[in-house]
Amino acid sequence: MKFNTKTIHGGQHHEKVTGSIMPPVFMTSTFAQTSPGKPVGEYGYSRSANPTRNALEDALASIENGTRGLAFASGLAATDSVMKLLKPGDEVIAMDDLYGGSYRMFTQIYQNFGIKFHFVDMTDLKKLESLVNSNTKLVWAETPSNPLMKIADIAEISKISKKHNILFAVDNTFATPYLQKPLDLGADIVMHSATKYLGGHSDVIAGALIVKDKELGKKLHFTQFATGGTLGPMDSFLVLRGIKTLHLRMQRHCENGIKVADFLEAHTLVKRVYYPGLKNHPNHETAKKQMIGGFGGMVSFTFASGKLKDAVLFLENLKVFTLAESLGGVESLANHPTTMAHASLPAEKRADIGITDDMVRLSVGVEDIDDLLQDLEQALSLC
Ligand code: P1T
Repeated sequence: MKFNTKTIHGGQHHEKVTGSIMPPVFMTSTFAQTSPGKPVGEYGYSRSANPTRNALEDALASIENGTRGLAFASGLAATDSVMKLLKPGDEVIAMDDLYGGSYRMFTQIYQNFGIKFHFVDMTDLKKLESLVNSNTKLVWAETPSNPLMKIADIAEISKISKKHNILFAVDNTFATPYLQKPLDLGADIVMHSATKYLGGHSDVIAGALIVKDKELGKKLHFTQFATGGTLGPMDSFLVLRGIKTLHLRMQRHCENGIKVADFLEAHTLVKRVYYPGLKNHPNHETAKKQMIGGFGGMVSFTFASGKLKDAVLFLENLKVFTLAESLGGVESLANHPTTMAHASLPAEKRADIGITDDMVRLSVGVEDIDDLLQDLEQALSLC
């Protein structure tokens, strides 16, 4: 089955009793038993399994070419369940450019439990491998990364991880399986903030993990079930509904994304544009190799003036783009990483990796491109 069919049919089936095309929203915490330990059907308690969540989880497994999907209450709850595979003394090598909330979880929660994190620019494979030691248990990459759009070479990092027997997890939120399938490239775990492109309509907070290895799937289901960060039935329904149009939306996000990147690059007030589809992007060749069919809808840029005041003026004056946290919905959003998505990074860490105060991150939506470019032009003209 091709991807554009999988989003609609993959791992999905009509509901058995009525033939309902979409799964009913099974709003129940528990299921009746006929005798102790003998449920009427396959289900016992919704933290462990719920039919609507299972319908989403099967669809997730299908679109990422995995064997098992797991749906969580948020992207961070999904990440949290991966971290719970680790023990004190274990070490993690993570991308230096990560969503601020992932960095916050690693450094302010799991570091306190005796897990050591090394943050590295994963576009430098030698540097990455030099950090591996006998305690290294997990490599965590975000590609494209948030907000600098760095591209980690998934196939090459998979080889290094396999050589040293380390789990390799990829946060695939920005690319989605429409563009990139980490499990096919050798990664062990795919993670999503399903709040973003999978849901696609800015109406739900959700997360996902998908794996190929069945034993690993069982272990992750155990951490999900035992610690309880599961996605509710209504939210599962919304993400499943979103997935059905993922390919249509992503096609337009990619078409609009490159046009916005080209427009910004040609603008005299703009210093640097961060978009993996641009030929001058330092990792463009890697992006071309592993992102098939486009480069997504996320574009960051900085101002020629280098001034925070220009970024603020620009953001205050947008009319079609909305200044807001998050990304990946049908509507265009704009974000100021320093004070919003990456405020939880210490200022010196942000400066170190190049997240400057004059940086703006755009989530380019699926509106008419003329309206988007006009909006960017009028807001820039006020700077
Ligand atoms: O918000 P939540 O669903 O918990 O997802 C966390 C997360 C994980 N990974 C990436 C790459 C993300 O971008 C996010 C959430 N990001 C934002 C809210 C943001 O504005 O960048």
